[in-house]
Amino acid sequence: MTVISNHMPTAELQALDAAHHMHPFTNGSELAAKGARVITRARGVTLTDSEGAEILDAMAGLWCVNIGYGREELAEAAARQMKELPYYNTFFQTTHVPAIALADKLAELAPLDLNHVFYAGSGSEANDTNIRLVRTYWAQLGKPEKQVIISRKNAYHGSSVGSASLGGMAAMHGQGGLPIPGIHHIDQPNWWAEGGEMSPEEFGLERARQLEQAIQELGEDKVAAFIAEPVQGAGGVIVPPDSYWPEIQRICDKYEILLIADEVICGFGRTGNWFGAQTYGIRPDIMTIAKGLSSGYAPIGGSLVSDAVAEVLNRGEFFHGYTYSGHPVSCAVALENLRILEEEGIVARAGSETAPYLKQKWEALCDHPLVGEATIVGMMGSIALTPDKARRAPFAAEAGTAGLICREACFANNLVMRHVGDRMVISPPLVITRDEIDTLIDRARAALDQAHARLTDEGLMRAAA
Ligand code: PXG
Repeated sequence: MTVISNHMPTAELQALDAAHHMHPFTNGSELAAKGARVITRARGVTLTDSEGAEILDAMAGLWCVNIGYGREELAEAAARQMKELPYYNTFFQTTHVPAIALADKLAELAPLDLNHVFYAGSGSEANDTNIRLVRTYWAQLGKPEKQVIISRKNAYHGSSVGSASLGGMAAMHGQGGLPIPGIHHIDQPNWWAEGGEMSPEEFGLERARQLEQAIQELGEDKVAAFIAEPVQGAGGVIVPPDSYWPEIQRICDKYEILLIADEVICGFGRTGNWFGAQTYGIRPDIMTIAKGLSSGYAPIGGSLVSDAVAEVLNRGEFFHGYTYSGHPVSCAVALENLRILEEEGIVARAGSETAPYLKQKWEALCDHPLVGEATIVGMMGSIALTPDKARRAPFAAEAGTAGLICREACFANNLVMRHVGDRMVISPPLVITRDEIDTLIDRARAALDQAHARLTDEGLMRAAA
């Protein structure tokens, strides 16, 4: 057998990758022609690739490495747990110390009375749990017709059949027969793209009131829950107007429906507090968690559930669970991650010191000729690329053309920024320092300059009619 290692030439690794590895969200033939970028190691906020390039990862992997790369303590926690008890399940009336300890810690960190966790292996699995959980909750209360879950267009809740149905990604719904029945989508609070002549505050109210209209149209007796990310992440870091969440909360309080906050990205410090629900003053009945829970060092997700919902669920048996629900190694890693995030004050410092510094630098990018808006909450931000700032106009070229050009320019400047259509997004590790923020901004500016020059040369700085 060939030993495949970091020391092989990049081209050989790329050829093997193209031959056998199917990548998520990737056009396989395009990638095979080009060759994947091979990441070999990482420390802090910096990735190293197989060519030795040092790249600032302004995406924390996929919005998850909140603690930064290379924390030995997490590796040691995993090794210790693997030696002691590498696996045991939490089915059939058994448990183990890592699952108990993490549940206890989560109950302490979570706001309100979200004191119970149902473990999953990922955010997608956790949202699948939520679909079955809220419907089972209402059935248990003698209201089995309360089935419909209201979500939003351009939301991302995962890639499994259930969670992708909850999500509002049109391209995903176009493949594989989604969405499943009983999911209803309302419009997103994306003022920049869809706000028209309204002020952001008016628009926030209008979008929130779509929830009330949907409940009235579908019937309060049919609606089980509303699910939303406090700030849409994969949809392009869409920061809602200030008027949005209070109105959503008012509507959820008025009608008998459960509020699910999908905190997979927003949780564990991303928005400047431990949870996005705290940043926005939301009172969810359920929160979806994953990603920053273990800083991506081990796969784990879960649903944090309120006392009231857990009490009803616990009246019967919930026929649901995953082999890796409460995996001991993942729980041990998550626990160590939370210990460090808390004891080293990483969440607190990001919220009070580095995020405000990043905000000031990030918002200043708005003076760039290619940038229409630059918004940021805590450590997640986005900029909208536009050929015409005054009109908030999209490009005449197909959506995503300018974003892709900008992303390539970022890579050329050793910066990972993701593009979502023609928005550029960042979500750096929470441990990023002021100096590293300066580097991030310098590289982003260089990339924007290069993208602007290329778009101008290619005649693409034209607005859609
Ligand atoms: N909810 C939210 C809000 C997410 O962002 C999931 C659920 C699903 O989690 P898992 O662990 O099943 O992936 C996510 C995941 C991107 C990107 O390109 C975003 C996610 C995943 C992969 C790529 O922005 N978010």
